Amino acid sequence: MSIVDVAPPFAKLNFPGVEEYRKRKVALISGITGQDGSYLTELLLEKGYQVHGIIRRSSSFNTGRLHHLYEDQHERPNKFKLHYGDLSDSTNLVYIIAQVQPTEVYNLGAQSHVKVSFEMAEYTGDVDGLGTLRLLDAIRTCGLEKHIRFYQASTSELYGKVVETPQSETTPFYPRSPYGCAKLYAYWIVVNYRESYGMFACNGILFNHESPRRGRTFVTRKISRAAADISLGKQSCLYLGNLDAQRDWGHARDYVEGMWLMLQQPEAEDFVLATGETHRVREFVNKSFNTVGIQLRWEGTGVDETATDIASGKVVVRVDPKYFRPAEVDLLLGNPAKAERVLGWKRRVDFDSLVKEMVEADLKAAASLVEDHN
Ligand code: NDP
Ligand code: GDR
Repeated sequence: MSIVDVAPPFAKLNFPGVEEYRKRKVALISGITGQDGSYLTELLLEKGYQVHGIIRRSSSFNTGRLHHLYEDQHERPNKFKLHYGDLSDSTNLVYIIAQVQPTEVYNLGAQSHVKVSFEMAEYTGDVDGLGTLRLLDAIRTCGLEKHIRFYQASTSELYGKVVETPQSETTPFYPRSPYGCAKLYAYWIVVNYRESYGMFACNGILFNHESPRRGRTFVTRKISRAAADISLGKQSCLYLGNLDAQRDWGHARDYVEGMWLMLQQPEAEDFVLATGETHRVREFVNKSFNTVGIQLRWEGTGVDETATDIASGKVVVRVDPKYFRPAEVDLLLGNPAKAERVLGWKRRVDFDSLVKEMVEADLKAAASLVEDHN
């Protein structure tokens, strides 16, 4: 008899039977302070879940996207709770799982910036790759692997170099960054724990999704903010990298619904969420500037490419090679057919509406001079 056979599970379960345990609706979200975490929290609270989130200690304010929900907490005190933690800290994760005893765990926490991952490759591997393993093992350490449903924030960055389009659940992976490689490990450890321990664990292979809450260093938000600021005379020029990259951009609110749907199915499976359309970065720039009434004239090629505001004659977009990546993902175009068929999921927001919503939100924020913390 091994130590594993005799050692009691770490958690003393208040709800021993799987059915009885799952009757409660308790979600734990890593990465709750991020774009997706905030939309998912709203969705789960609306659905009657008790929501717990893992937040990192920071010297600056990092709960801006949750502020409206946190306020509300005083009226619904048992519905929303934040715990300090980190995906690099196994003991802390075991403690949080044991304390919260969640029915669903959404692993959204990550160093999520592809360009930054080239500069912080080891850290990205640790948090995005091994962090996923730590969270899965925390669940097992607590003896809850048959009780908890697990969602992994996998990504279209797994496809990387174009092998086929559109990309689906059966397209081979070829990651092109330390971020993509770390997420590849996470993808496979989720599949492995599902097959090895019978865990209900799903990979959502999500294509790019954006919103007014998108971090400011991702290209869409960088563009929507600049269009707003330039139109108000608060910025003179926007500097970008590869304008030819093509992305399948949807709205984050639609995508968090897909995450939840994956965990409500009879069997754990992996799903692509995408719009089935692709657009170049340049097109996002054009639409954003058009939204604020600026028409652009493009000239030059490569690093010399510029866009001029036709009305004022001023150059408002330039290329800065410092934003180029050592290896680029040129084209992402997803096929969401499986999610549409099995989950009944469908994106609601199209490309034009997404751009308009983001630019208008940034115009409003810029005009009101309110710090939005995103
Ligand atoms: P964000 O960058 O907005 O949020 C990332 C979250 O992870 C933040 O809450 C951040 O905390 C947290 N985090 C970072 N490092 C750690 C750590 N060491 N321990 C615990 N938490 C940590 O990302 P999104 O909301 O856009 O994305 C959510 C997830 O989905 C990520 O895993 C991302 O890689 C993945 N993904 C995103 C897509 C997209 O287009 N948005 C597409 C496909 C996958 P803090 O606020 O303190 O920085
Ligand atoms: P991505 O998103 O790398 O697809 O990862 P990002 O918005 O950073 O880049 C998209 C494309 O735009 C090009 N680009 C620039 N990108 C940034 N950030 N800044 C620039 O100035 C700029 N100029 C051009 C990039 O080269 C790239 O081709 C996002 C993240 O949310 C990941 O976590 C997620 O897994 C994937 O989407 C799906």
